[in-house]
Amino acid sequence: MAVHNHEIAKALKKLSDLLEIDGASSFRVRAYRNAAQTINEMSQELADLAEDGQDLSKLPDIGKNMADKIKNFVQTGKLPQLEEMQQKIPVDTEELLQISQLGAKGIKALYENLGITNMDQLKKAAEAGKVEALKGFGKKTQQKMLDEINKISRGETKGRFKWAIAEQIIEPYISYLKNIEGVVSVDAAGSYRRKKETVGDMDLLVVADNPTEVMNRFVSYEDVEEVIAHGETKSSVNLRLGLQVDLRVIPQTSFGAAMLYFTGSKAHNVAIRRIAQDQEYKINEYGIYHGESWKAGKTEEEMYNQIGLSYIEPELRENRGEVEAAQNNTLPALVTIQDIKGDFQSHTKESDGKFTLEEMAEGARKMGYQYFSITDHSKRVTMANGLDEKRLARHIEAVDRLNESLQNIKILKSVEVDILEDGRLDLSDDILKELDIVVVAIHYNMNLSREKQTNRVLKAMESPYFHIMAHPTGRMIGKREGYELDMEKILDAASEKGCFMEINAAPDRLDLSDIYARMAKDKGVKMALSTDAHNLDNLGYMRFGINQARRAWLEPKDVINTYSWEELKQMIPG
Ligand code: DGT
Ligand code: CA
Ligand code: CA
Ligand code: ZN
Repeated sequence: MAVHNHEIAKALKKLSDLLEIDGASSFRVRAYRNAAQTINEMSQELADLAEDGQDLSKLPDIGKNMADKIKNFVQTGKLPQLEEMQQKIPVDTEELLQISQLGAKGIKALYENLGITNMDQLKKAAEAGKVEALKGFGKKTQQKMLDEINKISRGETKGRFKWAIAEQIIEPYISYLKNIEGVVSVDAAGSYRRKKETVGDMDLLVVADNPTEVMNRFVSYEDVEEVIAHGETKSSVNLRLGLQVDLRVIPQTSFGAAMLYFTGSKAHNVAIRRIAQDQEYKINEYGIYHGESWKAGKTEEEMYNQIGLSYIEPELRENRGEVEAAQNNTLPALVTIQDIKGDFQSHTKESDGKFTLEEMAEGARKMGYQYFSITDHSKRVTMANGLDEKRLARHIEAVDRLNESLQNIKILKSVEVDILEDGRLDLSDDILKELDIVVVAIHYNMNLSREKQTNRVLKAMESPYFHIMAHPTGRMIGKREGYELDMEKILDAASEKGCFMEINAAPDRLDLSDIYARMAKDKGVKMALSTDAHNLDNLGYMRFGINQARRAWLEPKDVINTYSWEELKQMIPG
């Protein structure tokens, strides 16, 4: 049974959390945490590499010792250190760390003083007012934690998978199904096909000559933990990692109708059905009917056309105006990955990245980009060894030198400069003016009131060097909500100043959201897609940003990465 990367990463992350609670040296804690992160972001399966006899210690953040542990884990499915630590500290860190007020110290205090090991126990203790008495907690924190626990238990984040994780889980399953003899096609529908930020469960549609065989093989896939249903045309399973997968076998003649129906969203389906009814058509997962007579169903396009609509891309199917636009032939021509000419945020070893300037530049060149921004952190971000004016000046020289030797790509001189609490930027204008483009961001004082936080950003925006606002809301999907911000006000100001908003393409950020990015477009604010790459693999995040941009109705003209550097230079404010 192959152990997947996310399982290894999860185990190492868990071990790092437990070690931290146990008071291990921060060096050890970080070693496991960094290894977990590296593995999470790898595109190749470690199990395959290990089987190939490759040296895992060549990977960034993975030393000889770690490599041995991973190899053992891949071979035996066991990480003895983790089992030991779990015996010692039987705390569900994964569950408790979802609560943003809690870190290792807090969890340790809860465990040692109140014996709390999971969220349920924490909820009861907080409701009984036992938590506020602990050092470092207090009444306010207790209430905040309760609010968040209630939100989590309402299912707002729990049990949903980030899109990129869902992809890692489902694509091998799809390939496995495609390899079954007699299978004509396997396609994912549902929220996964609509490229939602998170996916609740997976909906697969199969056309096959031998449905019985397909169903048997579907439920006997190696990662299946539980078979929920095993039928002739529909089966459902739960995978070991907790993702539910529904599979339906459908007739080829109804392929389009089934794809349309099971792609959803429900709200889109309802809107489509209403349009059909107005024309005395009936629509279901088998086709479009007029009375008893079947009119269409083989492709989605003919389904849409039959009721007078042009084809609607899955990312738009949320009943947010796409049906009307399809009637009027005013649907956007959505941006694609092929339109992208560069990337506006990345880090090197100078701050918290893993590779050198030269290595990152080479990675970007391999992506086929025309330009690429290196944006190390500024000095306020001490944890990431942020750059002061002097180091940034040296970086500028290094980029100039590098550009002389590089062909086909221009490295943009840039920085990710922090917005200080009072709205000033963390670096002086004297140095910022030497840069090609400036990315600004908030990493501290995230808990200001809505008014203060909004004013802080508006103040920063008065700088002529406020070009791109990075991860504008600061949210982390499933982990932390963003800063309190009046986004409408900020977008109005951005529109007036002509500065840009980022769609951070990292799968746990995707910030701005589709809703805000669309609001930005409607206000005439252009967006920058950025991977925020901290290593070479992360450069591949761009496609997640594209998913988000498409869900926001963005066309090439709305996205600054689609312009040549010559064009873009003219568009930068200040
Ligand atoms: P998820 O799984 O929560 O991320 O979201 P979806 O959109 O994948 O929803 P899911 O898995 O419940 O259903 C897949 C699609 O099937 C959904 O988007 C539309 C269609 N569908 C499911 N149930 C209904 C229903 O009761 N009425 C209609 N019109 N469509 C439905
Ligand atoms: Ca689904
Ligand atoms: Ca489903
Ligand atoms: Zn940042």
